[in-house]
Amino acid sequence: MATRTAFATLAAMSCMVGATVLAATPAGAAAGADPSMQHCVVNLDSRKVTCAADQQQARRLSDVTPTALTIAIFYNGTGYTGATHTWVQSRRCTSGYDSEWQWDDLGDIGWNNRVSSVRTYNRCDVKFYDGVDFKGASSVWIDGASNLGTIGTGWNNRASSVKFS
Ligand SMILES: [Ca+2]
Ligand SMILES: [Ca+2]
Repeated sequence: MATRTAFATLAAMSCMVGATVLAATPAGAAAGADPSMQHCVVNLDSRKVTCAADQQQARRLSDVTPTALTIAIFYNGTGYTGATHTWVQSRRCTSGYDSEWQWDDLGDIGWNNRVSSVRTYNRCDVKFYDGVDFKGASSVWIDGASNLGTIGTGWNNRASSVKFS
């Protein structure tokens, strides 16, 4: 009887210790700083954004079809480094510059004044605007740049809206 009581008391103490440790665990980091969500894919046909730990996983989890085409990738760092934002849709760009797709406020997806290097694919180029809604200064049409600071009057961490053609 005495042995059983001692065991029960020890078990209760273990639970309390466990509970104390759990309560002392700090809350998780803010979602925006979560390194496992730094790579995003946007389907320009549906405007749905999907983020994950890497580009392949983001694409796999997204609603884009297997035949969908990447038209551009934004990088937070120069030299195609850091967080990425991949733009995907169902068609190649045409040969003319006629703004086939656009995004009027990059702040919607956490990319206001953030893109520092860019690659384009499938005959597409990008044109950046300093303001949202395609206002303010605009860049030339850009096929690709490892440092947007060297383009025109400087486009590092400056674009707030974008057109694709
Ligand atoms: Ca940047
Ligand atoms: Ca801007």
